Amino acid sequence: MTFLEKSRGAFIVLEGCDRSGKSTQVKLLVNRLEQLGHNVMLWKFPERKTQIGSMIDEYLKNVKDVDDKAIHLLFSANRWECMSEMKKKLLDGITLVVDRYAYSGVAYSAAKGLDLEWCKSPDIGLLTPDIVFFMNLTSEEAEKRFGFGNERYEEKAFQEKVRNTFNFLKDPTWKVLNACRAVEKLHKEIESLSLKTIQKCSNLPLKEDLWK
Ligand code: 2DT
Ligand code: MG
Repeated sequence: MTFLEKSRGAFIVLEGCDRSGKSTQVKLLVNRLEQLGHNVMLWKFPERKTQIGSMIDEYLKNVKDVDDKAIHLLFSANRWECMSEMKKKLLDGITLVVDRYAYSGVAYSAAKGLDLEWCKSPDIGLLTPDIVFFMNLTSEEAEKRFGFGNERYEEKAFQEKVRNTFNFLKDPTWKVLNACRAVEKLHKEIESLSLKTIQKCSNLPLKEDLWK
């Protein structure tokens, strides 16, 4: 554990299936927190700009095929390679609003049939978020939003499996949001819970104990 002399930023994660509105909401939240004078930064996983991230990008764009377990470990390595920078920012007082994290890692790989515990293991000990918002869509609403993208995984039957794995994975600390609602309504709820979280964790140590 890292003990603090000054207040730290909050580690806020948004999770959910494709087209659940995560990217819209992380942007709105970052803008709003900035307006309110908070020190804040948007982060996204996979972080495609690193060397590992560029391999993941090629895989997602169907330029390359990679073994299911190998790509799972690359997604995890992509998080680990960002940990020291994220930790530094949080300790510098910067709140990180993060679009996807290890929960996506497990949900997408386990949806392919990989063992859930095996999927969790490489991410054990990562920074634990201060709050996880789960953008929950009904399967009817999810269906309406499909028939779209051309990246790997953007396909109805697979997304249904991912939804099921997320539902299995979610724990009582997650804030499960009804993501079928209007953008602005959702944003207000996320904003208010985020502000409480920022306040609550400002003088708590960072936790590096995900799934421990
Ligand atoms: P975006 O559409 O949000 O760029 O995500 N994914 C993501 C995994 O399979 N494992 C992971 O660890 C992460 C973070 C979810 C790209 C796709 O990558 C999937 C969708
Ligand atoms: Mg996508």
